[in-house]
Amino acid sequence: MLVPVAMASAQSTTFVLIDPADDMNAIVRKAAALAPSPRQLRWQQLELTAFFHYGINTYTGREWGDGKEDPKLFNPTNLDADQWIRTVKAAGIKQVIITAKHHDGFCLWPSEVTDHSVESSPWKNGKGDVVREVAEACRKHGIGFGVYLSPWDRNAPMYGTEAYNDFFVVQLTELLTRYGKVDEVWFDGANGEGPNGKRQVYDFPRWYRLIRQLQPEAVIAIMGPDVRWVGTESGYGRETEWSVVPANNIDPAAVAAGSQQGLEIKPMGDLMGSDLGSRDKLKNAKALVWYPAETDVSIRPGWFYHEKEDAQVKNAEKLNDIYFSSVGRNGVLLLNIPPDRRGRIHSSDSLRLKEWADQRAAIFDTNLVARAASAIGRGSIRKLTDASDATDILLSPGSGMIDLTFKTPVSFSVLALQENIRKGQRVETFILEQYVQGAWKEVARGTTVGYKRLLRFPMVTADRVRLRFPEGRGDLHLASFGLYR
Ligand code: FUL
Repeated sequence: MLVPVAMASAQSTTFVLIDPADDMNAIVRKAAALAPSPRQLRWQQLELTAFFHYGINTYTGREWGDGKEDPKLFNPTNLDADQWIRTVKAAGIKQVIITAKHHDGFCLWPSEVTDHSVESSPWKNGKGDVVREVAEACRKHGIGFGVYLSPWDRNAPMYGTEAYNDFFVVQLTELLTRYGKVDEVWFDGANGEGPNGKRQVYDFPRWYRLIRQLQPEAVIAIMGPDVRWVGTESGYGRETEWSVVPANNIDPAAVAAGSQQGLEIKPMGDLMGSDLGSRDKLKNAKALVWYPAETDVSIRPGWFYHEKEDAQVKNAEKLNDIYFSSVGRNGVLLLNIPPDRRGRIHSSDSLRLKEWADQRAAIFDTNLVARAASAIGRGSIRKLTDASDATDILLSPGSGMIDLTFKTPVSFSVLALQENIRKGQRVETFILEQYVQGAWKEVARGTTVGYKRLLRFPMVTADRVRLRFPEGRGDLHLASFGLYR
C-alpha cells in the first residue's frame, strides 16, 4: 500500500521530515530532538577504530591494483592477525576494519564466486582465510570487527553488468554469515571501469537491506546510511561538526514504507564543505538526519604497506594532534595501520602507537574539575566527572553556566566536554573563562560539542573558572567537563 510521504511515520529519532510550514524555531526544535540509533551510539562511543589495508597491493608495492595480478604473489611469511589486534588494542583502539577486497578484486577469504583469492595463493597451500583470522582475533580480545568490501572490482569479468550486483550480494553474504558478528560494513564510493571498460551501477539499496537482515547491529559507513565521511583523509575534522545534517535526498519509498531500519538516507552530495549543519544549512532542508562523521587517515603516507615508507610513520605528536582534531571534534577516528609483507604490524608503527597511547594516558590522567567546589553541587560535579557519558546535568543556553572554585590554584591546558547525545546535540557555543584580578578573562571558546570536544591552549593557572553556553538549540545535557594538564 502506498502511504503519502507526509502521513508516513515521519518521526523517528534519527530522521525527521521538515514541513513547509515549519519556521526556523520549529526546524531547530526538530534538529535538537534527533539522536543516534543504538548502532550509531555504540559506534560513536568507540572513539578509536583502525583500518587494516592489506592484500595483493602489499606484495606489488601499489596503492591501486589493476586486477591482473597473479594471486601467487600473495605469500605472507608469518601472518599473525592476533598480533595486529593485540597491537591496536594496546593503543586503545576498539574496533577494526579489514579490506576483505580492494579495487583489484583479490579476496582475502575463499569466495565461492571467484578464484581471485587467497585460495589461489601459496599461503597455507590455499587453505588460509585472512578474514577469519582477523575475526577470531577480534572475538578473542573483545574488539569490534568490520569489513571493507570495495564495490569497484577491476577483476570480476561481469563488472559493469547487472550480474555483478548478484556477484556482490554473494560476496557480501559470505562475509556476513561466515565469521560471526560484524560491527561495521565500509563501502567507498570509488566507481571506475572494470576489465571490460564498463562502469557499474551499484545496487546500494539492495546491499543495505541485506546487511540489515544479516547483521542488524552493523553500521554501514561512507556509502551508507549510518556513518558519513568527514570529508578529508587528513585526520582533521571540522571545528564545527554537527551530527544532525540536512537530508535532501531522502528515499521517499523507504519513508512511505515506514522504515525503522534507518534506510531513508542516501549519502549526500557535498560532504566536504566547512559547514554542514549550522542553522543556515538547516533553513532550506527537506528533512534532517542524525548522520555522524568518521575521520579516516593512514598512519603512513599510503594506505598499503610500502617498505620505503617505514621512516614516514606519523609520530606520537602528530597522532595526538589528529586525535584532538577527530575524536576531539565530534568524530570517530579510523586510523589505517597497514600490515607488512610478513603479515605483521611493523615495529615502526607499533612503537608510534604505543607512544601515542602513553601520551594520551598522561594527559587524561587526572580531571581537575573533580577537585572543585561549585554552586551546582557535588552530585552534579560527580555526573560531569564520572566515566559515564549517560549521566548529565541540565543547563539552559544563555543563562546556564558552571562556576568552579579551587582551594589551591590548578594549572591546565586541555578542556574536554561531552553532551549526552542520547538527548540530542545542542550546544552552539561555549566559553571557558578564568577569574583574574576581579574580572573574567577568556581562556578558550568553541562552537559544537556533540559526543566529544577537546581543546588545547597555553597552560593556565587559576583558582576560579567558569564555563558558559551562550547559544544552544534548547536545553543542554552536559555529560562531562574535564580540565587536564
Ligand atoms: C579510497 C580508496 O580508493 C583508497 O585506496 C583507500 O581504500 C581509501 C580508504 O578509500 O576510496
